Parts: sequence; C-alpha cells; structure tokens
Amino acid sequence: MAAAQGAFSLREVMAAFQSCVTEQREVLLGPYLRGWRGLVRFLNGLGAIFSFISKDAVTKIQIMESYCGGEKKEEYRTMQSMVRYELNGGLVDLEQRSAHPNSGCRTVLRLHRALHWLQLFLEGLRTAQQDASTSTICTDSYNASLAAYHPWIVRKAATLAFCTLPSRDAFLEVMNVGGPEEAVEMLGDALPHIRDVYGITEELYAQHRLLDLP
Ligand code: 1PX
Repeated sequence: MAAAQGAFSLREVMAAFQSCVTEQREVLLGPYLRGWRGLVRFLNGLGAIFSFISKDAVTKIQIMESYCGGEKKEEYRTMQSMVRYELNGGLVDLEQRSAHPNSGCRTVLRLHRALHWLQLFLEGLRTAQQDASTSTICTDSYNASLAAYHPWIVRKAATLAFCTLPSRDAFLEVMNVGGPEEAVEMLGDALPHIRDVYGITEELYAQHRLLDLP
C-alpha cells in the first residue's frame, strides 16, 4: 500500500491545516481546502471501498473551490468573510434546502463536522498502544462525531469500510512520514493546529447559529 502513495506524505497535508489560521484568528479557505484535497488523496490510496466517502468529500471540496475561484472570490478568502457575505446576502437556506442548496456555509459545515472526526481519529491513533486496532479507533471516533449526522445506511457502509483498515503500525507507515515514532511525533505537532481550526470554526458557526444548517 505504501508504494501506491508514492512520495506523497501526510506531513504536507497537515502543514496545510497549520497555515489556515491568520493573525486575526480567521480561517483561510485556500489552505483549508488544500488540506482536504490531500486527505482525500490519502483516502483514495486506502482502497476502493472508501470511494463513496471520497466522492462526497470531493463534491463538497469542488463546490467550495468554485466559490473560491469565482467572481466573488474575495468574499470567500476566509471562513469569516464567507459567513458575513452569505448571511448578509440571504444566500443561505436556514430552515430547509431550497433556493441555495449548496451554500458555502452548509458545505463547509459538512467538512467541519468531518474535521472533528479527523481530530478524534488522529488523537486516538497517536495515543493508542502499538498493537491497537485502527478500525476500532476509527469506529469510536466516527461514533463520537460524524455518525450522529448520517442515516443508518451510511453508518453501516462506513463501519464496514473501517474494518478493512490496516493495523496501527501499518497505517502509520502508509502516512509516509518515516517510522511509527516519527509519524506519532508529527501528529503531536499537527494536532493543536487542527484543534485550533476546528475550535475557531465551531465558535463562528455557533455565534451565527449555523450549526444545524440543512
Ligand atoms: C492520517 C489519517 C488520514 C485519514 C484521511 C481520511 C480522510 C477522510 C475524509 C472524509 C471526508 C468525509 C466527508 C463527509 C461529509 C459528510 O458528512 N457528508 C454527508 C452529508 O452530506 P449532505 O450533503 O448529504 O448533507 C453525506 O451524506 C456523506 C456521505 C458519505 C459517507 C461519509 C462517511 C464519513 C466517514 C469519515 C471517515 C473516513 C474514514 C477514513 C479512514 C481512515
């Protein structure tokens, strides 16, 4: 599996999330989406069974990339400017999906919830025993985060896919950041930044009552 990853290292993906937060504590959408692109690339290397997950993630990343590269790109520089622009312009469906089914706010919310899963998963991976099961860490993180937003059939498919994950050591190896110790150290450096991005976004969405967007 390592060969399929080529020179691709998860270190670069984590670096993208590290460069998201500005001095004004705003979250830059450019590096945020680059981080997600990298994660999806990594996910694709884990096998075709994960493709239903990566397809959904790619659809959402593409929606956001088209806003970020479109004629209103200045408004989509940061999470904060996006929320301001879309709310002031009445561009967000607040009760049910209708005129603006793919607003930036609702699309980012889905990625934001998935970032919570990632945070829990990486924390679990970092702190688990050497012989721990990646699949259990992944299932526990999923049940404590994203699962609450998914219907039964998606939960079932996701849980089945998790069962195919390699052992913790093999997984750390596929991350391509060196040996397991190095990978664990890299996660220790990267996690505070992911927590920061997650925390700022969560606060922004809570302030504007956007955490339940349809
Ligand atoms: C070092 C570890 C790196 C691991 C990288 C893994 C990257 C995972 C990327 C997951 C992105 C998932 C986005 C899901 C967004 C979502 O919740 N979409 C649902 C709602 O969207 P809607 O538009 O309908 O409101 C949508 O219904 C979801 C469908 C697909 C199933 C999503 C299952 C998510 C499981 C996440 C765990 C990934 C497991 C990776 C194994 C390592």
